[in-house]
Amino acid sequence: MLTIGLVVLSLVVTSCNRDTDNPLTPTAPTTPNTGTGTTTGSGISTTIPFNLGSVYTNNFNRYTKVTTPNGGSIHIVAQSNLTNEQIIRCRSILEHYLTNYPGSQYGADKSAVANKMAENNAILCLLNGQDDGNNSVGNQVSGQPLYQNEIQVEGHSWYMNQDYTHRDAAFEEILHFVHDNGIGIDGANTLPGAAPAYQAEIRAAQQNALSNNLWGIGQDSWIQELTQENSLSQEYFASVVDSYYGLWGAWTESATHGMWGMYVGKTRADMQTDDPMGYALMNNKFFHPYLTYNAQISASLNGNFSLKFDTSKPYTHHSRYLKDVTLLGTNNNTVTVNEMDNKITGNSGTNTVIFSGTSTEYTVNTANDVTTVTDNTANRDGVNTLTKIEKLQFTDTTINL
Ligand SMILES: [Ca+2]
Ligand SMILES: [Ca+2]
Repeated sequence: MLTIGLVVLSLVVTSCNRDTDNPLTPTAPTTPNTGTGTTTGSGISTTIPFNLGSVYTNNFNRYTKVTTPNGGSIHIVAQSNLTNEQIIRCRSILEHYLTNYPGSQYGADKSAVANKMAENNAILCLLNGQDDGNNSVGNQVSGQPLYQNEIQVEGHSWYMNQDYTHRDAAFEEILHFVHDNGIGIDGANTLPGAAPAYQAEIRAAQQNALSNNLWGIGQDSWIQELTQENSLSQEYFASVVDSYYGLWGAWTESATHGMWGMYVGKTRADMQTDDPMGYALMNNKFFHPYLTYNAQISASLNGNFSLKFDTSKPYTHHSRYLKDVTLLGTNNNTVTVNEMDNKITGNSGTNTVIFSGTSTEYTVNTANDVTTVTDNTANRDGVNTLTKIEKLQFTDTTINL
């Protein structure tokens, strides 16, 4: 990634009800150059800050950012065909990667990594179409590219069907964004990073995987290219992170491998036996075991969204790692909880939350329009906090709130 000249002007930080352990605040972007942009409640502006440069102001029509602990900005720009749902989803993944993970070896305080991204003028570029060379803007931007056709949104048909022709590349590309600009890469052609000890472990796991044919399987010419450009560790780590968060569990072309077949770990469970060094990179090091963002479930969903792993619903290989969700739109959707302490927010429709046991096995309390449903059976549904939910479905009965 190249850097561009950028002066971060004064920023106004607005609180958006973030988790208190998150050093990052998604802010309605300030527009130091002009007052003409409109900012929605989602923190997306229609003005691109002029100081990003003309390639950005001419080719992108929406902007959002993550504000770092030192007051800097990690920029996200989007072209015309991106939906706001996609933009928010990408920002959420970035926030997830940068959310402090208390007690972990390298992630207890991610301030330095986030600050380094701002210092490196990191820009995430959400581009129209796909990575096929037809979008000329892709060659003009210096930031991290991510294409519209490879960004799934929870609840949208691409996600619900786990459509690999619209494979969800957001986790991979935003990981590269954080890795290149924040964690830092050892060796040539790199930006200064803030977590060299973690990168040393990533490098060691990559070298082990390559020499033992755990990764890069059948990709010899590509591996040569990556070696020349010093991007082996980034691409290996993306395979690790993708499989860890369940992105390849639904892929039917291999029963055993992830990342288009080039990685031995298909699921989190596989990784522990097939690539223990890769699994160790995810085990209490930097990244949370679950997805920390509150997933905005696409308004296009009409039916059930399950957080609970269910082999009959392949997308649950991935959704099982979500904890908190918010239903958008007006459909009378339902949500099935998982073993974590879920926060479920309904929409304007009549929404049902689905539990695993009988009604007598739970304690239900409602106060100030918030209902808490506690499973009295250990290690099953946990403590669930519900807002704008109208019904509770148990295995024996459904209760109206
Ligand atoms: Ca739960
Ligand atoms: Ca509702």
